[in-house]
Amino acid sequence: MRIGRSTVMILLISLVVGFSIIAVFPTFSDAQSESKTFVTHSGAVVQTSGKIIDPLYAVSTVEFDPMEYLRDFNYGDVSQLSDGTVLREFTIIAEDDKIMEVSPGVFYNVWTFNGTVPGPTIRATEGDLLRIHFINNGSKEHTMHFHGIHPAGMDGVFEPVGGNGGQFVYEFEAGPVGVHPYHCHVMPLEEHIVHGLYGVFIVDPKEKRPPADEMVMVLNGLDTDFDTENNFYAANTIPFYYQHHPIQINTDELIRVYVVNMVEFDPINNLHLHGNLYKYYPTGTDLVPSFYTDMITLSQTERGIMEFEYKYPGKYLFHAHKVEFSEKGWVGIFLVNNSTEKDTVELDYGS
Ligand SMILES: [Cu+2]
Repeated sequence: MRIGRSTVMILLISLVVGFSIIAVFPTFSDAQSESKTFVTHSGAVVQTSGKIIDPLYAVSTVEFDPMEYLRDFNYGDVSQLSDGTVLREFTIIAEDDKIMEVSPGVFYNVWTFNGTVPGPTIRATEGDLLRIHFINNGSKEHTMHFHGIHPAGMDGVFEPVGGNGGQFVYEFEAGPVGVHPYHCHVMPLEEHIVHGLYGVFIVDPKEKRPPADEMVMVLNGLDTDFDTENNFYAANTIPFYYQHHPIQINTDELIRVYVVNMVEFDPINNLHLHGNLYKYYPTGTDLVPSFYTDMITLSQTERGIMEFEYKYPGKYLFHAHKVEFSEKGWVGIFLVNNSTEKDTVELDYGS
């Protein structure tokens, strides 16, 4: 039997189509196997690799400037009680539906106090009365748990505040002197913390510390694919931010950094400063430094105060000496300018 030209053509076309399907299919199936299904906190079902949550989450609803956060201290609304005690009132609103672009193209569902991660830096002087009007506009229960000294009923653990407008007033005396974290304490705690419900609480001594260029660094991690391992690390949430936007300081000027480690999942974090050493006050509770070092190690919620001055101008790195963390974003630069004239930084204690 003779094979006609048309039959040959059909055979050739079949072979080409067949090989094309074989060539394409593995790629397609690989892509499918990388994709996972997640149910978001709001109940939406999302198919994503987890690294980039799309297409549902394509617009950031959080405006956060790490440079602004760095030196932003919230002293509250200040008034005085009849016995002379300073009253500082704050309103803190929790939400759990915001989307933040944490790195270009990487969107993450953040849970926030007053709209950002970290929440506002709450600052008071030892002995002040703090009154915090807490409103939970989230969909889950949340609380505010402060590290420090306060009555049991103000601990934010056994008094969960319901979502959709639940309220609670935390009231306690500011103390002890130092730098402390505050965070949500609703279970599963790991989930509520890693999504961003934390911030810094500074208690100044009555006699004040010497004037300085002061800043806050919260060391944090982001688990953007929900596998209980961090994908990114940072000082103040945005990976590599202070590397691309160096923190400008001056020679011969006292720098004071309030540093708080809020990294979940990894048992320790650390901080190394280049070209210098710093005085270190663990938890900031003592006015005399405990160490003079270029390296501190911090477990979860461990914190302290660093003080240093740069003698020589130029660029100096600061970063986790746990190299994995620095390579995944926890690295920054101090750009030290030559100060011919030493400026005195006037501190506004809000009173
Ligand atoms: Cu919570």
